[in-house]
Amino acid sequence: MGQPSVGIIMGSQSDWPTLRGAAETLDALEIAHEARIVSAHRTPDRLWRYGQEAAGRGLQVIIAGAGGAAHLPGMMASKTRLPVIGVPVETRALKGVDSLYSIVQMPRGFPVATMAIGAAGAVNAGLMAAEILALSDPDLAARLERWRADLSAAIPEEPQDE
Ligand code: RP5
Repeated sequence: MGQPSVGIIMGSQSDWPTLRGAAETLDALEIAHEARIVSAHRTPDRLWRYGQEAAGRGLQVIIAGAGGAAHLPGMMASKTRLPVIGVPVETRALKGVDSLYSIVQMPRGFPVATMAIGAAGAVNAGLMAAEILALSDPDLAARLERWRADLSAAIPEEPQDE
């Protein structure tokens, strides 16, 4: 699909089942992307290098997912001017409320666009990235309009028995 315009980063392999939802959404909209494990705590040098090089490599949006003490999205927002979309990964101990609070309460000056906890948040992160890119890409804007119309059309008017 060519040069990635979206970077999906996550704190651990264990975050991938959640963040895959973002990747699949970008795939559906034909948006080139890459996925990397970049941990704020376990691989801080990798985080720093990724943030340092992201804009220069042609990335336009970063989706960052992490769980627990989820510092990755915020630290990435500190290191790059690219928009960072944060996905709080659901945790076993605290159901992802810990992740949400870690990501959403950024200090003034370094925003992270924080999505819902878990799978819905990951899909919405892909869509939010698409909406940002569509501002300057009419073909993508048309694909996004179609995606949204298809979703609306797939919702039945009446509930069915299971
Ligand atoms: C965070 O710790 C990761 O983002 C992950 O959600 C959580 C647990 O990581 P693992 O112990 O499963 O590798 O840094």
